[in-house]
Amino acid sequence: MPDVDAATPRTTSRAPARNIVALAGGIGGARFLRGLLAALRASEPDSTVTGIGNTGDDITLFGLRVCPDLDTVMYTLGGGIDEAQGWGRAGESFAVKEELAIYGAEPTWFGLGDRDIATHLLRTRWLADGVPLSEITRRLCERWQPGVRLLPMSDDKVETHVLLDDPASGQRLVHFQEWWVRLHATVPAAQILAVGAAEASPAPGVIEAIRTADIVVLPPSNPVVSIGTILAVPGIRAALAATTAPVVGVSPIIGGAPVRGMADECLTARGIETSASAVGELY
Ligand code: FO1
Repeated sequence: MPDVDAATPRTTSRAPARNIVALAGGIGGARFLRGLLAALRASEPDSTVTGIGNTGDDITLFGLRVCPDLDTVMYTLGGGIDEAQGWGRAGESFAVKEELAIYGAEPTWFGLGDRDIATHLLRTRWLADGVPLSEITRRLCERWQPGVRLLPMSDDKVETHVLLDDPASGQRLVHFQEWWVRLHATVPAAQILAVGAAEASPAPGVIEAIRTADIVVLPPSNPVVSIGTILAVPGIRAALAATTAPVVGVSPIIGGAPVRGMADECLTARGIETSASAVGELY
């Protein structure tokens, strides 16, 4: 009887190869994914991560289509992010922005950096050629190699707009970015609307990824304008309810306050208490 030990190569027990799906907003989602990837590299290197990105923050500026949350995930995981800001490119310059300001061209309140503009020029050209956002995101990620498959929640246009309840000037509708960046959410929001969400379809691969996931994570992104917007795309919430995978939420609210950002302002606008349990209820 041959000595089994000597004859049989020792097989190290490989960690499981799991398919992990995470819904992701901007800075919070990107940093969560960065931590998740680092943990997986150590414990289960064969596992894969699919990020489903929020596109409700998207805005068209000077004719360029900007996708803040997709770009924040792509730059953060690809090593190109401005770490201090959490958004935009590292080593950025703002020559174009400065020139536009000298022309008196509005808006001046949204900082488009020169390097970042290259991303928006490519994305805008491909959109004009009829290329869907999911394919554009795949192409951009070929350069950045984020280490996750990054899918937009939808290839259809969805934009978060905010109905301001401004005591000074009454009610008016602004793009989320104006409320968020120019007004710093200081003007009360009567409503936060995911314009186009009801008519949107999940991007190719989104439902399949959730259906075949081994685990689904809801990272500590903004529960209203990030996770909430992704859940507003018809079919995604149902897919989460139907998947056999455990769905794990990480609260962005600790001790009654957001870890960062202005999630409390967004929850208040929806009449929702700023607490982990209320966010769980919302989801
Ligand atoms: N946030 C700001 O507070 N000020 C800006 O000027 C700004 C510019 C900007 C440009 C590109 C981009 O991808 C993101 C940018 N952001 C800016 C952040 C953005 O408002 C947020 O990342 C999300 O939309 C909210 O999570």
